[in-house]
Amino acid sequence: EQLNAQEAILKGMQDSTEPTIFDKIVSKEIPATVLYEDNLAMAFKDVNPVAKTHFLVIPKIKAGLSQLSKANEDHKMLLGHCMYVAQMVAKQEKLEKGFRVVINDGVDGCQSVYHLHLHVIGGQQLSWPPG
Ligand code: IU
Repeated sequence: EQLNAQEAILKGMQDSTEPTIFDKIVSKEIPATVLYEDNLAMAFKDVNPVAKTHFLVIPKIKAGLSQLSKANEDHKMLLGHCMYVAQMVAKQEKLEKGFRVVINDGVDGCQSVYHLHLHVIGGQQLSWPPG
């Protein structure tokens, strides 16, 4: 019921941003190794993994969220859902010893695809801090 409420919110959100490669992954025009999918979000393996396990979680409807810094009040539920999916798929992928969730935002954050996505990396000991 909560998801239906959220879909109603998303339906009213115009997406003024350009389609990206991730839209084609959502529509299955471009193949990806999908680990999880529901009405709102999709998790798939990153094609260029930076760790033993590296997958991305994206909202299926971009809803104006080309990057995290475009978020507004209406995006709160969608952002929370993506975060929830991240830990759920991390469990599915057996990242029992921990993992890292990263969102790159904008030029300084090294964002390359302007469709909001959470990186989930793990499956090995990671180092800190990142550059
Ligand atoms: P970034 O945070 O925008 O830099 O991350 C984009 C990620 O999307 C990056 O890790 C790429 O390897 C990944 N990716 C992908 O998984 N499949 C693709 O077709 C493309 C990029 I293009």
